[in-house]
Amino acid sequence: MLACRRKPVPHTPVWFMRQAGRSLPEYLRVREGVPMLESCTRPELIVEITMQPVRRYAVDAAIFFSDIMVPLKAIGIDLDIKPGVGPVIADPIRDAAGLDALRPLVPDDVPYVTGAVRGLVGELGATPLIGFAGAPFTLASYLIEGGPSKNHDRTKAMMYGEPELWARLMDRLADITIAFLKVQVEAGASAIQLFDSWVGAVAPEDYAASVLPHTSRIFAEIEALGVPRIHFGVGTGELLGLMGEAGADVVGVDWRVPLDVAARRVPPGRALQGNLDPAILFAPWETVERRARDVLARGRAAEGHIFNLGHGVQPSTDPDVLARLTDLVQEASTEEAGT
Ligand code: 1CP
Repeated sequence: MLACRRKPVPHTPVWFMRQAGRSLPEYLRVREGVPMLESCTRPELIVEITMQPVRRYAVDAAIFFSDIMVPLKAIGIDLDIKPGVGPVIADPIRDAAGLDALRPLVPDDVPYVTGAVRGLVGELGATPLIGFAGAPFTLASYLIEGGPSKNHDRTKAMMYGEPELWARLMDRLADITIAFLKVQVEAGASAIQLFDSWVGAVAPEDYAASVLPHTSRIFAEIEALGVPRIHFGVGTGELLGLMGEAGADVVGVDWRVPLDVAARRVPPGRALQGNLDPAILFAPWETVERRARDVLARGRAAEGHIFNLGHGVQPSTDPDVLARLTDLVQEASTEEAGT
């Protein structure tokens, strides 16, 4: 929390995107026979899965176990998360009539989120819980394409060719995202992260015209809740300045842009989060250590730094490497703070 606010910290805080999940044998055990989306609606399972990496790694934050598609499922969109594929939408939204499927989200749609956040806050004690949601562009991509997409062609076709329909879709998604984040913060989450994972597909001018107004509205509405806001996307090197203007306190950076360079791209008054390449965890430990120390050193150029990977933990990652990395970051940055 201190790092988000760009205040002095005893050590550089560290957590990992997708720290819960398939890289952990204890996750695979509790998920056995339980479909992904169902696991996101069972508070006791959400609490257990969220706690698993906290117990194993002593990370400085927990991230709520859910998925960016959960609020859409909760308002009645017919979708599934297919193993090895990702989210799949039965009736993709491609015209004005399709927008009717997107009604506003109310807290009663997601009682399991409220229940699980409350349970977690009790169990976590001093460790902060990060709530999260998908940002409108990334959600729109799944809804329009009907599933995971490499180039987001139909999504961009609507953005370029039907700007009014696009704006109405983005508006509705922003409302749902705001409501979903509020539920988590009001139940006790101490920070939020807005994932715009696929927005790196958009050029800066289009981002400014067709995406930024909607993400800015989300951050503005969450501001009143008083919790730090983190904003992350993949392949967003050219967008970091604009993403920094959207209103988040922390800008997440993928592994493609060194943090000292990223620090010059975001406006003043922002902390950075990132950005070790998740694939480095497959290299020998000496390489992991050298690259992690480099991330820490470059992170000192930022006004605040939260250590993370540049994207989510890969399922085949060895949990012992993440444990060692957590210790390294906490110890190495303690030494630095003392010098
Ligand atoms: O059965 C399984 O275990 C399915 C794998 C899985 C998991 C563990 C999916 C399907 N979602 C999740 C959980 C999840 N999703 C978390 C958990 C908390 C943690 O970080 O520990 C989070 C934060 C998400 C968010 C999410 N879902 C994002 C944004 C983050 C990112 O990685 O960029 C996105 C894009 C999704 C969609 C999604 N859900 C699942 C998959 C495999 C995908 C990506 C599919 C694609 O490539 O488009």
